[in-house]
Amino acid sequence: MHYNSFNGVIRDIQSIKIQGATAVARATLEAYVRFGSNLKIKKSQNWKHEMKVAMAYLLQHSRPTEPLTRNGLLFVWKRINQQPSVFILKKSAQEFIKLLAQTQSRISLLGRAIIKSGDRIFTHCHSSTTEQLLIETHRKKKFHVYTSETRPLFQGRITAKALRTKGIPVTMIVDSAGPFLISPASGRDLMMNSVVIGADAIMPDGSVLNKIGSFGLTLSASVNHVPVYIVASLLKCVGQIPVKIEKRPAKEVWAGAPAGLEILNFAFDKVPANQITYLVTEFGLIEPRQVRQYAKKYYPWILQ
Ligand code: RUB
Repeated sequence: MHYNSFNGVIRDIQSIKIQGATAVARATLEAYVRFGSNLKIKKSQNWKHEMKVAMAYLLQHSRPTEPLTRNGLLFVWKRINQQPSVFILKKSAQEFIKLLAQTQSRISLLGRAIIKSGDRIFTHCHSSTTEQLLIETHRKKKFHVYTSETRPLFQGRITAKALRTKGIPVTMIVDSAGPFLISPASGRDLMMNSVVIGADAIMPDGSVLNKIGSFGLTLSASVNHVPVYIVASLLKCVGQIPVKIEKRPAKEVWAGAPAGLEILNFAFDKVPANQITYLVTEFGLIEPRQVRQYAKKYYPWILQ
C-alpha cells in the first residue's frame, strides 16, 4: 500500500547516498513523520496501528546495523503509543533530532581533550560526529589527519573533502596501508598519535561496530600502544534486539566479476572493548566497561 512513500528514502539509505548512522536515523524519522502526517485516518487507534506497521516496515527495509535508527523510532513510538496524534509524532521526532544535534555538540566540546597540537590522527570512513569534533577542535589546535579511502564506496573521500574545506591538512592512503601507517614501522614522522573513528553500534560490553576495516586499524593501534577513541553518542547503544552485521551487494566490490566467484562484502566489523582507550560521548570520555552503567542511567528506555 502507501509504504511506497518510503521508497525514496529507503533507496537513498541502501545506496549510501544517505550514509552514517546519524544521517540515516534523521532521514528515517523525517520519513516516518511525513508518512504519519499524510495518513488519512480519523480514528486514532487505527492511525496508531498503521504507525506501528510502518515502523516495522522501515526497520525491515533499512540497514540492519543501525541501532540509532531503531532507538529513534522507539523513542517516537513510545510517545505516540500513549498519545496517538500527528502533533505528538512531530513533537517527539523533533525532540529526538534535536537530541542528536545536542549530543554531537557536546561530543565536539568534551572530545577536544583527546587531541594535542601537532598530532597525527588516523580516521576511517565518514562519521559526521568525528568530522564535527575534528573541525571544531582545529579552531584551537593544529593537527594532521590521515584517512583511508574506505573501499568499496569511498566514504573516506567525504571526510577528506569536508576537512580540506575547513583547511585541515589531510593525507589519504589506501585501506590496506592503515595498520602499517599506525605502527612504528612507517617511521617516526608518520606513526600515528591516535586512531579516532565513529561507531554505528555500541554493544553493552563496550565493544563497537563500525565500518569494515576498523578492526584491523584498532588491532594495529592496540599492539603498538596507540590510543583508540570511538566518537559516538550513547544513543547508539544496542538494547534487547541484537544487531546483525550488514552484508552488501557483491557488485560494489567487482561489477564485472567472473561467473561463480563468491564475493563477501561486509559493511562493518567489530572493535573489541579491550582495543578501545575511551569512548568519546555526550557524557565525556568513558571506558568501555562503563557503557552499560551510563546507558542504564541516561537512556534506560533503550535497554528495556
Ligand atoms: C558509516 C560509518 C560511520 C558511522 C558513524 O558507514 O561507519 O563511522 O555510521 O557515523 P556507512 P555518524 O557509510 O556504511 O553508513 O558519526 O555520522 O553517526
